[in-house]
Amino acid sequence: MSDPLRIVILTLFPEMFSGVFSTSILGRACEQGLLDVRLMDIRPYSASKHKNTDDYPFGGGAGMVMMAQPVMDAMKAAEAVCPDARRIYLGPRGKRLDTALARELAAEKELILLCGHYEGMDQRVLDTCVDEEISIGDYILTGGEPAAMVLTDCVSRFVPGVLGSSDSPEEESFSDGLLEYPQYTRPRDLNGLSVPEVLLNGDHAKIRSWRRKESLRATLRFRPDLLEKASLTEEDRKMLREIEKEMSDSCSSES
Ligand code: 4G0
Repeated sequence: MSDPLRIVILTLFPEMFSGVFSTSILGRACEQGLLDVRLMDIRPYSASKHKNTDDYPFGGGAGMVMMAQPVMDAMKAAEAVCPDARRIYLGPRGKRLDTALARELAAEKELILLCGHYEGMDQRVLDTCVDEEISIGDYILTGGEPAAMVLTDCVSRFVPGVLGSSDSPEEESFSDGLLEYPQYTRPRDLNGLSVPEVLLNGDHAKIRSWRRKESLRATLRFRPDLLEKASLTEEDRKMLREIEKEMSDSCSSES
């Protein structure tokens, strides 16, 4: 079997991750040896008597800055475990995480994720100990830990075997640039709420076509911007014209 994707997470708050990598799909991936997530607490690497990890900013101003020394020494220890890792800092200035980047990271052997806190990190850490900064979206968090969890979760789905064999990341939202079609399970009748008839008849060609059309409908309704980048077939375009007609019909029939 192939080596697991090894992810070392450098953090001042390793306890924030408890449960995340031991539960559900990620927990199973770790048990199966597909994923090897290691948490490294930065604080023990502080050389100061009181194990400080933050200090006042030179030049003054509000807040604290994460000190270079503990982070640099923790990074050295992480590099001893992961000599070939891409070293990633989670921060709002970074390249935005998306499906393409997640797939690319899943193909690596090793990743080191550095979580920042306070108002910032000593710039010399970023200049010398980090290969790239990645952001999970345009908002600020109190620390990089939730971003590291999001990145680890998102990347793990592209590690072969993490999703069961019947569950392919390629079939889900954004993989082909469209949103997902509606799904239903038992019961067929939920206090008068029914399931679309086409899903109950076992005509798989019809079901495939219905699902494609509903994916297109959901994308047009909720994320029309995605349609511009999606690779659409002539059949897709025909379905979109039908949907647009259905939308204008249902609108004009309103009395
Ligand atoms: C670096 C990641 C890290 C700089 C981390 C804050 C949002 C994200 C942090 C700051 C994070 C994200 C400048 C406040 C820690 N917030 N969008 N918080 N500044 O991925």
